[in-house]
Amino acid sequence: MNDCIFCKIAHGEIPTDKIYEDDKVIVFNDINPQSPVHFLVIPKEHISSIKEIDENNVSIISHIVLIIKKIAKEKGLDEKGYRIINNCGEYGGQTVEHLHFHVLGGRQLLWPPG
Ligand code: D5M
Repeated sequence: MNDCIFCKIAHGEIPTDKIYEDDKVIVFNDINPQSPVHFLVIPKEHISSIKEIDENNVSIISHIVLIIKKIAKEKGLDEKGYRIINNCGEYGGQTVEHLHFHVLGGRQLLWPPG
């Protein structure tokens, strides 16, 4: 996807506030943080949304979960906890059409969301 901003981040074509990278994922701070800690975890492969996950690529999700746990612990979020969010589609509030998981922490989060 040539015009996908998260593909450009994944391929190092535009700079980002990177936290972690491996062969499958990249983790970076959200440009518009909603909490003291707010980072995004994305697959390097272009996957538009969670709707594109099937039995062939579902292993990326377990990898992402392990990376979220690792980074959250490094960021000191383990004791008080944190929230993982995946926005899917228009009504889900997804604005970037490349699968991403938000991780928010560092303050008391509210429920329900808007
Ligand atoms: O969330 C998309 C998120 O992506 C939103 O919180 C802003 C963030 N964003 C957009 N562009 C960038 C760049 N260039 N760096 C870091 N973060 C970015 P959604 O769930 O799709 O609404």
